[in-house]
Amino acid sequence: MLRPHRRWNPLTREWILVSPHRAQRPWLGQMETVTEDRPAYDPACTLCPGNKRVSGEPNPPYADTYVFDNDFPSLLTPCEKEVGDIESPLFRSREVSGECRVICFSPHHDLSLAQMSSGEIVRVIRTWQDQSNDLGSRNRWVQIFENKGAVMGCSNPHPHGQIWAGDFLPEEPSKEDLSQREYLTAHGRPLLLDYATEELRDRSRIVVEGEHWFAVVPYWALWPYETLLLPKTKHVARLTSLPESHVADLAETMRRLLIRYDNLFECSFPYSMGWHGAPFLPEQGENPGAYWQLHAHFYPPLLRSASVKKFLVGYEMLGEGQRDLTAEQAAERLRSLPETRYAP
Ligand code: H2U
Ligand code: ZN
Repeated sequence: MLRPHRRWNPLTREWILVSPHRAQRPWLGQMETVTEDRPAYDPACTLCPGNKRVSGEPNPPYADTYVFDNDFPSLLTPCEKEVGDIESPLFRSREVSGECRVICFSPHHDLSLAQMSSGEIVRVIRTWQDQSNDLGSRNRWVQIFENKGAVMGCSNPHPHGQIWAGDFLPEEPSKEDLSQREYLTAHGRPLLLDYATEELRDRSRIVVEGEHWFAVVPYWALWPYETLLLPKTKHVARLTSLPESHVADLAETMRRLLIRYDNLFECSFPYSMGWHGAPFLPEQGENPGAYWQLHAHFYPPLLRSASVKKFLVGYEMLGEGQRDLTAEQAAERLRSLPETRYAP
């Protein structure tokens, strides 16, 4: 389809405008040399082993991953209600509680997930699982995410991610919860299992395929090189129910995806990524594990080079999201790249 059209995101129930005729322009991607000179240990980094954080507390001399409570948490643990909930047609509020943590993926200041071995990424996955187990025992939603790169507003290049866990279902998972629940009722199978089957048959949007997991530029992608990482054929509700046989394959599939990302513009590729799976502490009668399929979203902001970023402005703020490059073109470009990381 080369004429402008809209594509439907069945997870969030939103349309996006695709203008493929504009992407027929010749490829304007310029390559820039990006200097990535970072020491393996930075005495000024608040996340490096042995260093003091802003709170004054020192990090231990950790050897693989390290998790600590965020010194500036966005959610606070329960205490006495301060103002209570407000309920009126135009002014509504809910008091919420939760906890925030930071995960250092590696003691090495100069690495990123794309530069780590599969075995090292396995340890990150295990940490995500342990944290989900712990925080999910007392929080409804555990949002694991990584915000990478200065253009994403990430303050520190030390490889790290975050977890915000709370007693409420935030907006994005709320939409996905409703869509997946209704899809199971209507079609008898989890939405993302059916979607994976279709994508694996079509193949035009697949970027990386492992034994159990694969990465695809979703049909409805908004960000130029957005991808969805999901199981191929198995129903997996949460990180905590990830089959043991999937762990190494997930790590390797993720590593291959991230190397392609880095190779696209020969830079340490910025993105926001995060995990979505069935909410914890379901209420009586709810069974989110039946319709939720575990997946990760990768949202990279870059459009044409290491410094040209897509802005969600104008029509996109006031009308709806729009892209020029089609999902199929983006997938093809990512697929054509090598799986050995460029030498900076
Ligand atoms: P970002 O760069 O992705 O924002 O992550 C850094 C997080 O680490 C941020 O949430 C926390 C910040 O609050 N942090 C600490 O908790 N202690 C510190 O000493 C530095 C940063
Ligand atoms: Zn560091």
